[in-house]
Amino acid sequence: MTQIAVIPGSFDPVTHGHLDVIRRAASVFDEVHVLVVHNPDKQAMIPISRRVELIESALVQATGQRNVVVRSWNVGLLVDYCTDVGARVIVKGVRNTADFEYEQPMAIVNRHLGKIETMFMMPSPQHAHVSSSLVRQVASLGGDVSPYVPDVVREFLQGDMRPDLS
Ligand code: COD
Repeated sequence: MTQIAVIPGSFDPVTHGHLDVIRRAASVFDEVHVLVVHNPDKQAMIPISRRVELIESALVQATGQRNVVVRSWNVGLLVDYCTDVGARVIVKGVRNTADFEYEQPMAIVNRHLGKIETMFMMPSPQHAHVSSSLVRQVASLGGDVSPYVPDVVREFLQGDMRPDLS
């Protein structure tokens, strides 16, 4: 039986930290679905369709992994997506205790709602401080984001099509 994992997130934008977790999950599971989800607690910067494209390009640049697909989901519960595609596991990266406290209740609710288990992965130390919000802030102030994001994202944030970061 194909073991499928779903990695959900805002990915606004995708960072080296996200890619690190995706790479690790792809080496453990047969198939990984990176799922771009709107987080109602956050003010989005990049349109969801563009976030999907940036992740796809970054994966080609960074890993070339063929068992990873990128999708978006805005029509219901995360566990509904998991059930639809036959995934039994959600993978989340946990950087610190704040991440753990945010993720723990969701993991329990997702198990109740859809019998979906959540597995947590520790980031590589060099990426443990990286977040999309940090990238947005550095970019908005004209700083160099290249240590934190793949080239496609850096180019997007610096290019003519860049979103309003103010
Ligand atoms: N290293 C490792 N992991 C990282 C790093 C890093 N540097 N940066 C981020 N991560 C992890 C985060 O901890 C998170 O697990 C994931 O990557 C995504 O992070 P973000 O910031 O892109 O995305 P979030 O946190 O805004 O995404 C939140 C979700 C939308 C995934 C969440 O709200 C969710 O699961 N929603 C599902 C809606 C639902 O069904 N709700 C009902 C049941 S709870």
